[in-house]
Amino acid sequence: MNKFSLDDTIAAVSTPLGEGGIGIVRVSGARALEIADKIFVSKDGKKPSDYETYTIHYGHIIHRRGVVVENDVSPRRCMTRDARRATRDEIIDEVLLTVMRAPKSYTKEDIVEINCHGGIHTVKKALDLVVKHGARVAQPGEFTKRAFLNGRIDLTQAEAVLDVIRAKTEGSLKAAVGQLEGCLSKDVTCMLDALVGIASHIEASIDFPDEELDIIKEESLEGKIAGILDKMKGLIDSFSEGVVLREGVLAVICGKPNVGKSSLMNLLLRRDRVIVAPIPGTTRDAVEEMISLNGVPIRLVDTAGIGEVNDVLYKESSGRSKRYIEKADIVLLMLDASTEIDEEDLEIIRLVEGRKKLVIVNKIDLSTNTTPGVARPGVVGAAHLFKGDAVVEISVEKKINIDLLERSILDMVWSGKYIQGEGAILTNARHKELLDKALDNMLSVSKAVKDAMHPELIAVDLKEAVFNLGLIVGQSASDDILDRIFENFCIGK
Ligand SMILES: Nc1nc2c(ncn2[C@@H]2O[C@H](COP(=O)(O)OP(=O)(O)OP(=O)(O)O)[C@@H](O)[C@H]2O)c(=O)[nH]1
Ligand SMILES: [Mg+2]
Repeated sequence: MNKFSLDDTIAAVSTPLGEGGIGIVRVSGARALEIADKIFVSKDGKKPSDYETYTIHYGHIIHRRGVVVENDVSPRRCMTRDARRATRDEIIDEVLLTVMRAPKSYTKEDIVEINCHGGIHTVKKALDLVVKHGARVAQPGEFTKRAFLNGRIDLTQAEAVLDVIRAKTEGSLKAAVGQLEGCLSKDVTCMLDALVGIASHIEASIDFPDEELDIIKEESLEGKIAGILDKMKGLIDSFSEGVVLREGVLAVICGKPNVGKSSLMNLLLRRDRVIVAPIPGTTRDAVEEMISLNGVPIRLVDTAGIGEVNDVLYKESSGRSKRYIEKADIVLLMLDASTEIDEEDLEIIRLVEGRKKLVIVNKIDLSTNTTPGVARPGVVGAAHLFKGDAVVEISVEKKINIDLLERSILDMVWSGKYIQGEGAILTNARHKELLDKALDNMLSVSKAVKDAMHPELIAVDLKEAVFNLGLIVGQSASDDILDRIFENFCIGK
C-alpha cells in the first residue's frame, strides 16, 4: 500500500456490491472535485467545485463520449445510426452527490460521494468513470489509513473503525465505539505524557549532573511510576474480557447422542436452526452460530453426539466434534437426567476432563427426582467427576432453568467488572502485546529507581516504554505494521 502516495486521489465503491437501495462511490483527494466536475451534471447548472462543504446535490453521472451536434458537417454525419449513438454522452445514473471539503472530512481531504442506485453495474460504471478521469482505485482501508496519516484519528481509533463494522453484538459495538471515541487513546496518551515528563527530567539530570535536578531521589517519582504501573496493569487485566467482546467465546455443546444438544442450540438461538429427532445420531456435522448473552458474543456450536452410532459417517462426525471440543473456550457438557451415566458419557467426561466447562443435565422433566437443586439419579454417581464444575439442571422441552443456564454461561466468561462502552477496555491483541512490553519496561524503571541506579540506565527502559506505548496509538509505527492493520479492512472504508 505504501508504494502509493497521499497525493493520489483515490476512489472505491463503499457499499457492498449487490442489489440495494443505494450504492456509494467515494472519492477522496486533491482532485476529487475536479473529477466530479467532469462527470456530474447537476439540475441547478452548478459544478461540484462551486458547492459548499457538507451539501448534497441532485443530478446525473454522465460519460461524455463526444458531443453530437445538429447539422454536423464532420465525418460523424456519414456514420451509421449505431455508430453515432456510440459517440453520444451516456447517462450512467441519476444520483445524489455529496461534497465534503478538506479538512473537515473523514480523510481530512476533499471527498465526493456519489449516491447511485444500488446495483452492481451502476456503481461499477460510476467507479470506472471516476478512475478514467484520474482517480486510483483505493486499497482496502485506504480511506481510514488517510484519516490516520492525516492526523484525524490515531491508530487505536482506526482499528476501532473495523471493530465497529465487524461488531458481533451490542456489547462488542459499545466497546468498539468507545475505542473509536478515543477512550483507549486518552489513557495511553496520558501515560505517554507522564512518561515523557519523567524522561525529560531524567535526561536533564544526565546532562547537568551537578545541578539540583536530582529527580531520581524525589519521592514523587516513585509515586508517579506506581500510578503508571497500576494503569497499565488495569488495562492488561481488562483484556481477558475485552477480547471476548471482540472475538466472541467459543462454547461447544457436546455429549452422547440424543441427550438434547440440538434442541438446546435451537432454544438458545430462538429459531429452528438444526434438526432435532428422537433418533440417536441425528446431527452429523458441527454447526456454529452466534448468540448474544447480555451483549457478550458467544459462538455456540452444536456437535454430533459422540458414542455408539454404527454407520460409516460416525467416525467422521465424532472426529469433527472432538476437534471442536479441543478448540473450545468453554465446553457445555450435556447429560441426560432420565438415564444412568453410562460408558458413552464416561468417555466424553474423560475427554473434557480439566477443561473449563459447564455440566448441563437435561431432560429433568423425565427424571423421577423432582427436588430442585438435587442432582438427578442419573448423575449422582458421576458427581465426583465434575469436581469444581458448575452443574445446571434443565429441561429444554419444558423450558425449565434456561435463564439460569444462560446466566451460568455468562458468569463463566464475563465478570461484570467492566461496563461495555464505559472507560477503556483492551480488546485487541496488538495493544495487549505492546502494553505487556511497556509494563516490563516500567517494572525495570521502577526497580532501577528504587535501587538508585544511574539515570542513563533508567532512561533506556523509559525510552523503550515510550516507544512501545507510542506504537499502540501509531506513533512511529512502521509501514509494515500499518499494512498489516489496514489490509484487513474492506475496500471503500
Ligand atoms: N422430554 C424431553 N425431551 C427432550 C428434551 N430435550 C430434548 N428432548 C428430545 O430428545 C430427542 C433428541 O434431541 P436432540 O436435540 O436431537 O438430541 P441431540 O443430542 O442433538 O442428538 P444427536 O444429534 O443424535 O447427538 C428429541 O426427541 C427431543 O425432542 C427435554 O428436555 N425433555
Ligand atoms: Mg443433534
